[in-house]
Amino acid sequence: DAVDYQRALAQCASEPIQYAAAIQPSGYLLSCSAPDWVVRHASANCSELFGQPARELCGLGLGKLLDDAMIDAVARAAADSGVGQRPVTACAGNLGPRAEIFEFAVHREDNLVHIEIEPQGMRARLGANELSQQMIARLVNVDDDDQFHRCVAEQVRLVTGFDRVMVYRFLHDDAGDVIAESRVGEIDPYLGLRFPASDIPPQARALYLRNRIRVISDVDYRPVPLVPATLPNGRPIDLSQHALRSVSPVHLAYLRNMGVAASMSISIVVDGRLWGLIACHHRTARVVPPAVRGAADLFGMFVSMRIAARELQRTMTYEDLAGASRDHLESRLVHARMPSLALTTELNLLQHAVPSEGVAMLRNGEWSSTGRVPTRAGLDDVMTWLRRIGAAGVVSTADIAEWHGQRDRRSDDGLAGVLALPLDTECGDWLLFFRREQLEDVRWAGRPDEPFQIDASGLKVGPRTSFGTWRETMVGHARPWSTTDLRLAERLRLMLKHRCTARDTGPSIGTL
Ligand code: BLA
Repeated sequence: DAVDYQRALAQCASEPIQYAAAIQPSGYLLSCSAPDWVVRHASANCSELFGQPARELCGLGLGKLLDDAMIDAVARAAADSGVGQRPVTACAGNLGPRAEIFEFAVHREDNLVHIEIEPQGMRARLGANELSQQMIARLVNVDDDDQFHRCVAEQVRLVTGFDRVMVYRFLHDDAGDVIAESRVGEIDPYLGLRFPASDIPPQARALYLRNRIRVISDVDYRPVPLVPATLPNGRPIDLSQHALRSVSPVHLAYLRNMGVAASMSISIVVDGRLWGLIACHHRTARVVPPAVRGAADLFGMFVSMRIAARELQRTMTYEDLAGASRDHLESRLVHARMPSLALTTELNLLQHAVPSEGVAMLRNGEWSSTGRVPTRAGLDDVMTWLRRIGAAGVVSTADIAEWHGQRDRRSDDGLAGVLALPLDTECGDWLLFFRREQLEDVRWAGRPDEPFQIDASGLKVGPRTSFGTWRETMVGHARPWSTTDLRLAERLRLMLKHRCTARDTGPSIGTL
């Protein structure tokens, strides 16, 4: 029920994923103090590279493990990397009993210099810059948004070789849709499916804003513990920016349930917000060499910037149109003898100043309206809702259940969204903008009413086991009011306050 549901969500949100105290076995970690370059922590598997147990590596000078050229490169990279920043690739060099080539990624955190050491990878003949240049070059001339997203998925699949690459976009409620996909023929398409918000808990979304790329090479890996696992003050080591960070067991189970053996995801960040992810799946284990990861990271930044530019362009056009109606309305009011009365005949301009399907105005207990508005009973419902929530400024909802008298009632006049703007709170005068109900045929990946499972003890939350398509027709919702809509409403409110109240109450100067 609802309480269990909330408790389960809280449990998912409370897992401290950046303090995993372990890494994935596709690489090694040495963490040193600086400037003395003494090893303070090592991943347990470092014994494979250096022939001594990790415990014995701690306390050694780094010079005992790496040659001078490597240490110089690491020191330079550490100087370039600020605290809390992504790893900087330092250099490659031969290490270990077979003198293989490894790559070093370096960053600072917790007063330590962290050196992640990974095999360079056989197939990485091109460096990160060349690879990302190729990927970006194939996108610059793609103008259409849908085609752009498709090309993004194709380019990432081409360069990484994952079986399925998706562009996954978050919705206003943190659920998300697969809006583009490139995949091998033999696996199920995910294109068009919706996933619930609980699949990616809030602390993970917050981390993915700061750390833009994640790879899980093999969901069946055995985590490699760090030695020692905690800092001298007893606190866990912050692995937020470690490429090798061991990931949440809940999420590993999720991927296994999906039939996925390896995954990668790249953040798409727009306007400081996680807009979406480029999500990649593979049916077998798959290592992504550092150069390919670097290319994917750069590519993700390009994709983010291009999407941000598009969104800004669209918002500006939308605001310009609405602003033109607001300006038009303002000039009418300036020239009217009684601006507040004139408002009644200018409702159509109001409707375009906050793009909506209809406007109703309540002044001195009288309703006037234009476009599509609810029946009188519906308008009364809105006023009851405003009183109930104690609305004093602009408020809005896209969910009919919030304002309609009877819960679960389908909209009888086809309207679901309302934005309310106070004209005069003392007199109870309001402007109400309406948006129609949008019936949406949603295809969920798994039952949306069972987004996870709780084990027999009732204590442990796990991922759902079935991702089979589940259809649902969403009723009672309008297109959500955006922050742009709210901004437009607020600007309209200020203009009306300035143009109507001031002159109506004082002696009318404009009547001469
Ligand atoms: C992480 N969940 C993630 C990640 C994705 C998803 C992409 C990021 C890690 C990665 O790159 O693999 C979910 N994967 C998806 C979705 C699609 C996809 C939506 O391919 C759609 C195409 N997960 C649950 C439940 C919990 C949970 C019930 O289902 C909590 C109890 C948790 N998911 C969870 C956690 C992480 C995660 C904790 C973070 C993993 C980590 O970074 O350590």
